[in-house]
Amino acid sequence: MSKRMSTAGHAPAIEPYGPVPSARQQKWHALEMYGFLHFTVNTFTDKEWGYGDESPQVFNPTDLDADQIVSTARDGGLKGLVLTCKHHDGFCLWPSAFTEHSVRRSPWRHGQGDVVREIADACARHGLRFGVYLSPWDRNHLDYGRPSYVDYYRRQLQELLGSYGPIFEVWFDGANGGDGYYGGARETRRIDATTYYGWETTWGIVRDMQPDACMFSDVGPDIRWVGNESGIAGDPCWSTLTTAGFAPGQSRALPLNSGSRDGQQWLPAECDVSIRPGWFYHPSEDARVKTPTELVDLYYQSVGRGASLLLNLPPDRRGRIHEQDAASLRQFRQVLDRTFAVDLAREAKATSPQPRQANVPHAPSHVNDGDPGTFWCPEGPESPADVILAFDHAVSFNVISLREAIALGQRVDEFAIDAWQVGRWAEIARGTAIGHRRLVQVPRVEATQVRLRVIKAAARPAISEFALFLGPE
Ligand code: FUL
Repeated sequence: MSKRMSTAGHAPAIEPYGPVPSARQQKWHALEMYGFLHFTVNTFTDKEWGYGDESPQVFNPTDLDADQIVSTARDGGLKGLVLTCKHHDGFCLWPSAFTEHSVRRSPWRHGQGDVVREIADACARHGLRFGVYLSPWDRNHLDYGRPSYVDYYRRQLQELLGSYGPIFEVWFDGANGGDGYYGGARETRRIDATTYYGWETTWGIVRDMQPDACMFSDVGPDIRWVGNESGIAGDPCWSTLTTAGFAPGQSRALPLNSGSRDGQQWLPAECDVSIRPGWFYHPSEDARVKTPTELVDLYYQSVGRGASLLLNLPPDRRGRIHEQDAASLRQFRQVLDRTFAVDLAREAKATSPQPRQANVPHAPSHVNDGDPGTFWCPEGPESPADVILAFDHAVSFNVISLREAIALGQRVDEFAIDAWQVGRWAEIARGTAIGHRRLVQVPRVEATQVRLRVIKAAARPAISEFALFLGPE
């Protein structure tokens, strides 16, 4: 008898539906929200894309404080940080053995410093995961466009993966090719993005050296780009997509924003967005930092649609997160904390009208037991399948949180939420994809019973959370 059969007693085993997340993707999903740090020579030249001819002498943060950067991110609720170890300009924030174009030639810490080390160590101290961004496009390197550059790129990746502890995410940027310094050539170089980088080999290096790391590019292999840089996932945003035949940087024809319901890979979306208009720090943008309300909206449009939020906090010329950004982030966190502090559903009795054995391990009570590892799964059919939260007094809420047990795939196609009001059910919300997490905001509702109605599902739904919250209005 299989393990699944034995844990399910006499109930039929629950077969996964469609593609399912790998163990590393499941750990990544649980993070939900983490940060990006864009920092390099651009911070000092006031640019977004350095040409590659910047002197390392310009890199000179006056007061770099990795603990301030990382604790600011932590206080904002971010669970990890991805650092631009090398952006398109080619300048390396660590003393790479393979180039002189790095912090070693800068006046900062008399050429003895290592930004990657300082941020990675501070992440470890403050309990955040650490990730690396290494731009494939390198506008400084003499050999960019030739096979020898790809070897250089891989050697740099190995330095980063081998020297800075556990890496949770490796960020492969799709932007590539164009004009640049290229060791003094100052010309335009075009590459064939489908063949030049030899991605399969490079991905293999990451798998060997950091098997738990998720790799991001516009087409994965573990995390996909959401298709915009404004932090907004589609509604729906399926965690599945088929990318066969598409190389990183060549994804224009793919439905990255919405995913595809019948996609053949589990490839969830990551929503990258900056807390300011630019990715790098510019003093002229100090008054254009996103407000806490804007950040909260982004949270609902990313995490609330089953994707993750990658929020960029650009260190300034001191090498610190600017006070304005820190304040906004702190207030954003306060709103989330106030909203999600109390799950009102925990005090309800959860029942389902659909037939099921009383002693099966996937009883309705698992939707509100506070345990993400348990779930409700009716015996069948796939739909309709309802679960009702019944309270012994009226509760007020304006946020509904749903989660599927994604280890069994993305099963629900359509759902509605109903509230029992003045003696009848009234529909208050309707949606499609659930996946890792679905947050639904509604005008404040008062009810004694609340119902999740699965209208359509590809397989018997497996719901691990049906929670209710009252956030600030
Ligand atoms: C883009 C880059 O060109 C931007 O500079 C930034 O790093 C953003 C996150 O990705 O492709």
